[in-house]
Amino acid sequence: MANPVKTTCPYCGVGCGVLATRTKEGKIQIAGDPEHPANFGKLCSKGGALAETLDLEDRLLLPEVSCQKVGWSAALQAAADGLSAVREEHGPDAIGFYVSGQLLTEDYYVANKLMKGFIGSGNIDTNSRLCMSSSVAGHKRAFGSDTVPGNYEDWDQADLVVLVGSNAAWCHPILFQRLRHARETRGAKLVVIDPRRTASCDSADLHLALKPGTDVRLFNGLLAHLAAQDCQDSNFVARHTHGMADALASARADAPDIAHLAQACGLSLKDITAFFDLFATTEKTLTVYSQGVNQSSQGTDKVNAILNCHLYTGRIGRPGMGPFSITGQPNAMGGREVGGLANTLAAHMEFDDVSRDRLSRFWDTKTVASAPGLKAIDMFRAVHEGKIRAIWIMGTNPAASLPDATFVRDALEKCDLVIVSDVMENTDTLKYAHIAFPARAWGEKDGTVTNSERRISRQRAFLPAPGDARPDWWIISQVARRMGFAEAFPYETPADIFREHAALSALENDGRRDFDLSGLKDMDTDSYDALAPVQWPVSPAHPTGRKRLFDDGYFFTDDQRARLIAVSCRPPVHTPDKAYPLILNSGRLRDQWHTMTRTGKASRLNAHQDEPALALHPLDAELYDLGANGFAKVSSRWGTLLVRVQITPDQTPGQVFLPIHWTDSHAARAVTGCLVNPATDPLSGQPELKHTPVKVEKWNPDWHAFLLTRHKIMPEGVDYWSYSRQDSCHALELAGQGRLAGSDFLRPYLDLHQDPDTLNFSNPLSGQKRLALIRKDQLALCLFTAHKGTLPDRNWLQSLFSLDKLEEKLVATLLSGQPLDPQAAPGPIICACFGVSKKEILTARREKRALTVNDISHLLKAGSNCGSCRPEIKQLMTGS
Ligand SMILES: Nc1nc2c(c(=O)[nH]1)N[C@H]1C(S)=C(S)[C@@H](COP(=O)(O)OP(=O)(O)OC[C@H]3O[C@@H](n4cnc5c(=O)[nH]c(N)nc54)[C@H](O)[C@@H]3O)O[C@H]1N2
Ligand SMILES: Nc1nc2c(c(=O)[nH]1)N[C@H]1C(S)=C(S)[C@@H](COP(=O)(O)OP(=O)(O)OC[C@H]3O[C@@H](n4cnc5c(=O)[nH]c(N)nc54)[C@H](O)[C@@H]3O)O[C@H]1N2
Ligand code: SF4
Ligand SMILES: [Mo]
Repeated sequence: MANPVKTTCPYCGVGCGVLATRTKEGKIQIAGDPEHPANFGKLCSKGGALAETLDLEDRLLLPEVSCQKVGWSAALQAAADGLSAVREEHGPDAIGFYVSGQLLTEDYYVANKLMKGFIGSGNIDTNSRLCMSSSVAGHKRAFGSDTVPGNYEDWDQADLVVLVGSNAAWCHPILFQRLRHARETRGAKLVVIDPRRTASCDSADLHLALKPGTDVRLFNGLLAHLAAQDCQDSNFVARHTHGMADALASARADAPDIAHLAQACGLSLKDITAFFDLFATTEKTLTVYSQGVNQSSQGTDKVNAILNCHLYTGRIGRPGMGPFSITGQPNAMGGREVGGLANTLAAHMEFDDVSRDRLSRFWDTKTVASAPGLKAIDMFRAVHEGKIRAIWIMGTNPAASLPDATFVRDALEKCDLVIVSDVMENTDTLKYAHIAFPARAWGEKDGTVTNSERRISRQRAFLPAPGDARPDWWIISQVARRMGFAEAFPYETPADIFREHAALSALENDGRRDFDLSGLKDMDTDSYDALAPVQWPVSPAHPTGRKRLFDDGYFFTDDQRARLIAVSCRPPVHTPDKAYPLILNSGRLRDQWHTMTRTGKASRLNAHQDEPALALHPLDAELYDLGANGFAKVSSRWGTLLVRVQITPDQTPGQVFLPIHWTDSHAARAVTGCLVNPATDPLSGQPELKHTPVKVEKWNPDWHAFLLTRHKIMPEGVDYWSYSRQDSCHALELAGQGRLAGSDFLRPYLDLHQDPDTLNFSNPLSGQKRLALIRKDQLALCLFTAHKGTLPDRNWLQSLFSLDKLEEKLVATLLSGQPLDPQAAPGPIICACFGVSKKEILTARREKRALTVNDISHLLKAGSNCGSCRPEIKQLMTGS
């Protein structure tokens, strides 16, 4: 095996190239690939911490049927028999596959082929429904195809970048760095459109904190303004588009004048005018949008409102300009290419007769699905209603990540056959599995992914496969063979699958279908193994890939013209009322990936925020009598959670924010999906994940505590708990109502005071109890509890678990919770890439006279890698 192995990061859609090097000691080191055009050697905190997530703790390593470990053959046969029986008895539509933008293209291709080609139903949908489907629907309406026209160089070259509903500083950090560079070196302007102030706003020239859900109106107002300012590219509009007059009429009706518009969007006249003027006067404008646009009941209209402005000005397909839907998952694009969405067929084909006939011939099957299948939310409804009787979930955790997650759990509970393929054994979804398939994880498997700029890159294995784990494509093919479709699933390697996928994209493609890999269909396996990152289409006309589409004014509609679409603003489906007066927004934190099954393993990624917390404005905190670091019960019509309180002026009064990362493996009651409403966009089926009416109430525990242990312990029956893995120990934050001594979970630990190896302290006045168990000179456990007041900082105590031998003076001070020399306490980590703490930064500011973020980067390296901690360093420097 080559050393280092070139591969691709398994997290976000930036798709950074990674070098995995095996050291002489057999350890894996991860670095950015300097040759990869997505990142040129850089990695963000999550990518940089990949080596720390490769251990086998909590991995699912053996197949299971009814919670019994079994061999592959038994598990595969059970799945095949179960699916075949449901198909025979209830028909193909009684089966559903719910898959993921984190599968590799080869896995995805085979899953789609099995469902749409051989089981014969359209019922395969993907978590990309929650992520990109509004963009897909918007692209198709405007371009006739699901095409992202531009590439990352446009981010370097634009003079104005508008980030709409995107917190790229945290979610696409390496691309955001390019923006920051363009701003610092060339004076490019950045406008952020987001109801809350995010880390991305820190580098922005203008932040429009618009009223949630008013994007369509804002962009309609912009279109009307562009018309008033004579910004139309008349030649482009006349030759290459349709629908301008209707779209403009609709825009004008929606936003008759700027004063009303400002009021409707909750913005100042000054800010709106500044934005419109910048947009009108800057030719090289790039509009980047993400979940604040897509995850809405009017997501598709939001997308088209943005596309309209670019089509009207002809700013598309040329360097430094265009609309740019930035993808979330590493292979969100690959999934779209193979037909992972229920409403498309493979290779960007639709459910028309010609395409179905083409597929039938190519796959040599008579059972190509005749109609689109159920989209994610409807699929789980059908499971709940018993219409779908068998569901196979691969590479996604819907029991946590779908809206109305309690309903989803009920549906899975009722379902006759739930098959789950995952790499971890403790996900919320796996609890419902009748059959569990252990999949090979990143670093153990081979295939391709497509990033946000249409660039196909290889993921390559550099680790031996652990246990009995197998690649997803293999598992699906084996089940297909056992269902009687052996001839259609003969694959031995991912290269076999990729060639077929490329050949299908080329079949009868006379340039009328955007997705074309004809240039790769005859690749031999060695060339596939050596494949360098390349942007599709790869065809005779573009043998080395294509940087931009639509540069020739050719779109993929019947008449080859793009469409401007008439849209008008609608309110969200569920709006706040007396009972639920606040708007719940939800999204991502800097250092965690979704349901934390992997990033949760890396202690330095847990340092940034290690508990689930509700962010809200100080005025709301006052209104609801919530104190910083206290607790809040958050309820919606769909559920109730218990989380910490985080007070911040970054939120607008009336709006609260929850991260999406905590599951039942990490906290007692903090699955954001359990609160979120299941309303969807009527065109795309994408759920409205950013807008749910909620109420918050103060929750007063009678006691709170933390428990640090060398071995992992999971609590039961405690009102509030939150788990995080730390460097050398496992940390639990706990709180409860009633008597502390009455906690069944804590009692055995409290009883440890009788153990001779235990240090003890208690203060009956404050109700504090502290104890530490020392075994063989090492700290084995410590428990600090209090009825009121605060508990000491955990960082120093956590650091003591790494010591082989606790010196006596440490033992003497341990229960005080802080070192004799307070300077020795590390404090929270700010820069996850280099492990630089808040304390070190403040010391450098004080003692080394560091004045700026760059000074800190120079002295301590903090902020010099992915840069996503720079806003926090800046705050420390300014003391704000
Ligand atoms: N660190 C980290 N990075 C990730 C991921 C992760 O889990 N962690 N996941 C990846 C995935 S799959 C995805 S999809 C992307 C998502 O990347 P982003 O879309 O950038 O992230 P989110 O935090 O979901 O939401 C973006 C913003 O939308 C705003 N928003 C809410 N309502 C509205 C509205 O009505 N209008 C506008 N204009 N904005 C609104 C929110 O306040 C939020 O700041 O991130 C990817 N990158
Ligand atoms: N409220 C709210 N909800 C949201 C969002 C939001 O902003 N707000 N965002 C939505 C979006 S955009 C997304 S993308 C989803 C993400 O939500 P999910 O897809 O549910 O989240 P992940 O934790 O990424 O789940 C991936 C699962 O696949 C497993 N896995 C990893 N690698 C492999 C592999 O190679 N093979 C297999 N078989 N399994 C593997 C992981 O262990 C994990 O269990 O959440 C959505 N839900
Ligand atoms: S930006 Fe970070 S998470 Fe995204 S691909 Fe690059 S290294 Fe991975
Ligand atoms: Mo996503």
